[in-house]
Amino acid sequence: MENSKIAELFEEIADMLELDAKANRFEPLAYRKAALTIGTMQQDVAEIYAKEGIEGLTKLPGVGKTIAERIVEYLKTGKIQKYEELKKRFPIDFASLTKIQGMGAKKAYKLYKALGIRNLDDLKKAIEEHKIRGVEGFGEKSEEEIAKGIALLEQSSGRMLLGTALPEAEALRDKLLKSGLVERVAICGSTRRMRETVGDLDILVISKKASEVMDFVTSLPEVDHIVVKGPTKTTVWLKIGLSCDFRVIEPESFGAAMQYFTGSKNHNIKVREIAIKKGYKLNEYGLFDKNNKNLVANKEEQEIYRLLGLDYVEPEMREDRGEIELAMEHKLPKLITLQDIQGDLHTHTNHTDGANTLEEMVQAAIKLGRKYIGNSDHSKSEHVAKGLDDAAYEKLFEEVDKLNEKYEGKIKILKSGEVDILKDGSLDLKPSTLEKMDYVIGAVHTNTNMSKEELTKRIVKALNSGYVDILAHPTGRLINEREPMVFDLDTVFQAAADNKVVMEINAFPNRLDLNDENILKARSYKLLFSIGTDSHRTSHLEFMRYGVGTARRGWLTKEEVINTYPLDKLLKLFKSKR
Ligand code: DGT
Ligand code: CA
Ligand code: CA
Repeated sequence: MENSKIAELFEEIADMLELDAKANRFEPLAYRKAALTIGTMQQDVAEIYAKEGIEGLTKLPGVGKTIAERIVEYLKTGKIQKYEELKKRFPIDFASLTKIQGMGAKKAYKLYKALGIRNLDDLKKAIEEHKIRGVEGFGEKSEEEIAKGIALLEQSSGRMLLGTALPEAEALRDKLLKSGLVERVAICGSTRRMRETVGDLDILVISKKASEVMDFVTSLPEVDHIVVKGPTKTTVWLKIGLSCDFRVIEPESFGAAMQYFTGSKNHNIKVREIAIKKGYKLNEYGLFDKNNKNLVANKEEQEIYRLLGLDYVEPEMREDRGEIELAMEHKLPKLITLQDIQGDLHTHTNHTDGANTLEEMVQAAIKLGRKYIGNSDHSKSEHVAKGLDDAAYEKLFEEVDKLNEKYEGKIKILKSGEVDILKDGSLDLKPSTLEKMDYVIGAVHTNTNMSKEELTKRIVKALNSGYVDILAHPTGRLINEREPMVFDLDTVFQAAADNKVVMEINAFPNRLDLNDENILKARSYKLLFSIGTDSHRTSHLEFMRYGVGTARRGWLTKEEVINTYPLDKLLKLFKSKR
């Protein structure tokens, strides 16, 4: 899929246009909107173009005629002329440099003008030589911050967001299924375990035509180059910047191979030890007894667990965090599924920084079978998001009332707001406005670099106010981009338990916040959770599956997740707090 490459190019065009004094102010915005659409949608733009032509592209939100032409230009030539021209004037690797926490395009440009820094290597060298601190607008502190940002980036580099990797894996799987060459295909590895980031894709195939399968996969348009091509295993480097292993498996070994290649490695090691204790041998070909008879030939992976005296462990739990012990005692939790989801409590519209109208969001939610959708547009302190003041919420609530009449029986729209928790722990809106909401989402967005004690106090104060029902993206981390805020999680979880505040599992692919480990911790405080997509356009509503995957990695049952509740039970829960 070329989507992420095109989105990256558009982002860079926007960066460069913003530096260009002569460019019009709206142009970069248009490129960013299009980048957001293309970078986060699940369909392949090339496929849309192939099927529906340029009209298909202009139907996408945020994609006008000019932008659509640029997409076509890229699909046809692999280049965008506009980008090439701008690049001549700004020969800077913005895509890499702006991945560093705190480094925007403007800063990168300043460093280019002052020190000739064009890329990450130049920057690292300048930091080593302590040259950054001498540039106007930078100091010793910002030099250190940049060094830290680079270290963070390098730790994480090479791992791709699940939200990018999974749709790519599914596209490859679907092409294989349509090829007529295969009987079965399974996505395994960390992708199947729904890990927040993925090191490489692992795809298993059953086919009688292994060599044709290998020819097929190596000639797919998604492939940049072949790493190794063998009769049973082929590794390719994908254009999106990820490696992918394809393995052709004998049908009788499929279950064993799925178990083996799903991992995790630590989970597998434990399972294998149990097999050995029983006098068996377990590997990717099967589960063998003393006479080397495969006990799971032609069976699904469930059979392996059964024969070892274990309950079936869902892939998301296979991390050796105690799940094997629970499986032995038949005490595994029954995990939440996507089908359990009744509604979405965290969504935005074009009243603030979203791309779609409230009605468009509502219609998209209906299409996904949601029974309710909470509108939670930003409050006024979020200036960059055009946050709303008290009066603007009043108007928005009137619109909600009208739409509720129009869509009665189809869906219920709930009134909410993602309300800033200010520096002193107070909330950004008047109590009278908060009281008109069905529920209130509290969120920390600014001044996040205060001391651990101060930040803990700030959040606890907001939770103690009695107004906050849900704490949005509690740690504020952005995967591969921004570290979590530093506060005392235990103190905050305790305050949430005391005040019946629900923890959000933000499903946006670069957030997934709380993450699996923090969910497990929060669970020990008997907290409830809400999986919210933080949608800024209709297509983002489908991010729910990443939130559910994360919840499953945190062992959650549907009883622990409030947006699995029917509407009346949900409203009762919120009312019980008021
Ligand atoms: P990743 O790619 O870093 O996101 O993580 P995985 O879990 O997909 O790891 P990967 O691709 O290296 O290997 C896929 C699976 O194959 C892994 O989850 C478990 C299995 N596996 C790989 N190496 C070993 C090994 O040395 N021992 C055992 N028992 N299993 C292994
Ligand atoms: Ca992998
Ligand atoms: Ca692999």
